[in-house]
Amino acid sequence: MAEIKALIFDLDGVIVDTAEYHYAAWKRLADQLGITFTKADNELLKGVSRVKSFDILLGLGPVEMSEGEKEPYRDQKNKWFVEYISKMTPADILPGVVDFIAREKENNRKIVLGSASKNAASVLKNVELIDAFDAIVDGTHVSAAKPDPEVFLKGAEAVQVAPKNCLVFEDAAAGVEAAINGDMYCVGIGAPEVLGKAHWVVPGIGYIKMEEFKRKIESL
Ligand code: B16
Ligand code: MG
Repeated sequence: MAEIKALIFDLDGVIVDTAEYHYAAWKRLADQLGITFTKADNELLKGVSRVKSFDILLGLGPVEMSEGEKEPYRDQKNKWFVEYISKMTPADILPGVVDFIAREKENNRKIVLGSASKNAASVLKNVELIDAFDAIVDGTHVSAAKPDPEVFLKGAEAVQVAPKNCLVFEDAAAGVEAAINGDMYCVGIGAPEVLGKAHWVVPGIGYIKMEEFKRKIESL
């Protein structure tokens, strides 16, 4: 296998669990619009852009809206989301993440963020992890959504590492596909039934040992 020189992390579901804040904000909007929106529905929005998320939400109910009418609603959702994430602290970082990143920095691997969120930098600042990253590529830098590999390819380019030397950590099926489409290695964080295309699937970053990952790849 090629040497791993850069680690590219998705944000929501990998470093922090902002999905619950996205859910609370979308739910507030759905209630206002008279659309039934459940936690199960929220799964459809993971890793998906804000614009696409609102279209999915509208698809769940009887509300018709022209393109021009949508923006104020998306803005309102984002205002609520920003309010929720402003209360995040380092205690919101998922188990094992801080130690894993510190260890891999010592191993001279570049640490990169590859997220669909336009709020990624704010979240990383609030949980005091922003300085750990050598490069941040988020929803403000890309035009094509996952499973397009743009976000990860830009991340690799930012730290001048070839895609084949990158390992992506992703919790969404579209994100795993994006990594594979970008010719990168990928560890899925979550359920093997959903993330089956990844080279290895674990329940959380805390479970990863790079030696084990290498053995896994070599056995494929
Ligand atoms: P925003 P990720 C994604 O983050 C979330 O999983 C997804 O639910 C959200 O709609 C998207 O970011 C956009 O977020 O509204 O903050 O721009 O998993 O790619 O880190
Ligand atoms: Mg995610």
